[in-house]
Amino acid sequence: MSIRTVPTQPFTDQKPGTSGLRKKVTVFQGPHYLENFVQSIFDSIAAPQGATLALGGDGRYYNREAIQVILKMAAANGFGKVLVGRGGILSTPAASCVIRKYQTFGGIILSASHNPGGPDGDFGIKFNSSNGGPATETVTEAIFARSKAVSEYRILDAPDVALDALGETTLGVMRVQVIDPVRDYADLMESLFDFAAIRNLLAGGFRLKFDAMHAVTGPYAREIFINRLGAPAGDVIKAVPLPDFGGGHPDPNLTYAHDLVEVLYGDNAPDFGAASDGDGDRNMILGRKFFVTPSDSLAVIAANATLAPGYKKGIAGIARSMPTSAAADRVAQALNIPCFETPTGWKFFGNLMDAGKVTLCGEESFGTGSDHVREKDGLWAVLFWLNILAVRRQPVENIVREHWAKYGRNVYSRHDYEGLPTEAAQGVMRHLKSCFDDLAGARIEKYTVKCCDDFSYTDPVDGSVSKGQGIRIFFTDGSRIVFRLSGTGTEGATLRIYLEAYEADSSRHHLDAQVALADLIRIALQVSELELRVMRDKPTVIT
Ligand code: G16
Repeated sequence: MSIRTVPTQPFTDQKPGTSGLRKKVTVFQGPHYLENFVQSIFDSIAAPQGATLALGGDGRYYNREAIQVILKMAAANGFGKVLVGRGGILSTPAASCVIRKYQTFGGIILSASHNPGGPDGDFGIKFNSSNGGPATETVTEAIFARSKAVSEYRILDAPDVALDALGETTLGVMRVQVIDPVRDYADLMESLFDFAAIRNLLAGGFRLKFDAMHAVTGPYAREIFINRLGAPAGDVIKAVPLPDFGGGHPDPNLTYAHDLVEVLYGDNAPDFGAASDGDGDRNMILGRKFFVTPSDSLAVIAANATLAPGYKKGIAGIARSMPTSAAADRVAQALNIPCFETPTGWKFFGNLMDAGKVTLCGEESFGTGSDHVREKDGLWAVLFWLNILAVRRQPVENIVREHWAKYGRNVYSRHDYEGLPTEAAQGVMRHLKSCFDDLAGARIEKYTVKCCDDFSYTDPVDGSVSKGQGIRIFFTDGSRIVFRLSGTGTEGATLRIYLEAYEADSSRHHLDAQVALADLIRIALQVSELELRVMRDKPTVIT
């Protein structure tokens, strides 16, 4: 076996987005594309000789091939050991768990998250640091810079490694340990939540339906819900992970998880429904005929955190991404703990968690998590809800309505316009920025604009500054509209409009969010000139 140094030309488009590099599978399959990026990671992270790496992915198309390439490149780049999930599988939160538990130098996660898979679908790759979290912007910028200059990569000429049985093999002098992708993660969940109480709840006739969307969480959900908590086998649906997610779009929201939504809104619906995404870090929570917005879910979990054994001493603080509603802020205020507002992207929570400033984090994009790992964690959120339900013994809807009655309701919705021509979408953002001066103080229908800005964040731990993180229009009554371009798409541009209004009056809490926000939606379209500029008359997805 020999190390081969392969000459290569740099690519100009390997800039990591909100969460790593995501491109079409066909792009990653192009000559040297994956190898260049992996070499750029290795050249940028300065791992000591003999370091240990964690490796795994969500099992999507091209996962297995990419794992073999990365193993051979790790061996040629001086790593001493790689912990790889059996079959090349690790959910994103499980990868974070493995990095932390075995104190590896970091890990490489292969996933394009909620994006569709298959030969014509998406693929992705990202590096997570030794804290288990996505690399900071400083590191991703360094990787991008390196990718524009890389001129060769190193790879071991060796046969593929067998990945389907647990155990240790070698690749040159590097050891490859194939680990159970589920056990460490399931053990961690069992240490945080009251499994006995949840088992009791399920044994008492409470019915659950979890949709794994033919993505990575199937085996995790089966181990946790069926084997450890005693749920009937049929409670986990679409449990077999498939390389193309069965042709579905593994994004747990009202549009793409419609099969589950139909069950929960149908006759004889179960008490609780949940779904997770391609790589297992997102979650959607449903009650019987009731959708819990991710922003509300974070707030409810925060308000009830001490019901779960792992959080019984209370929480240090909460962080949410800027476009996430301020529902959690109200809970933080009542608990007299800090609440941080960060840019979109889980990577911004890592420093706050490492510094002990926050315990819980959440994003409107169906991400919730805590400092137990450094990624958002879909099954963790589902188990937290089950723990709360096991203690409170009330329907999901009642828990949320009681929450609103106590704290008021941050009525919230997000409208996504997907697959737009990039130039037109950027034009909307430029147009909005050019309106800041005219908008400030303007009266629009019954609203008065208080101020507008382009969100900028200074990390309170390391002082790094992230600019241009979304355009915000604040109104004097506390409502706001946010416009942001997605950083995770692979086709054209996705423009997101985030709408939020605060409603203290509980007699109006029953209103459908689209009805309650109708005025703000109209104003958002009017101010942005979006429909005209991108030639669309309705959003692709509403959540
Ligand atoms: C990623 C990030 C999240 C972010 C989400 C949406 O999620 O990890 O922190 O909120 O993208 O990003 P955007 O609005 O830029 O598309 P995931 O689940 O795709 O890894």
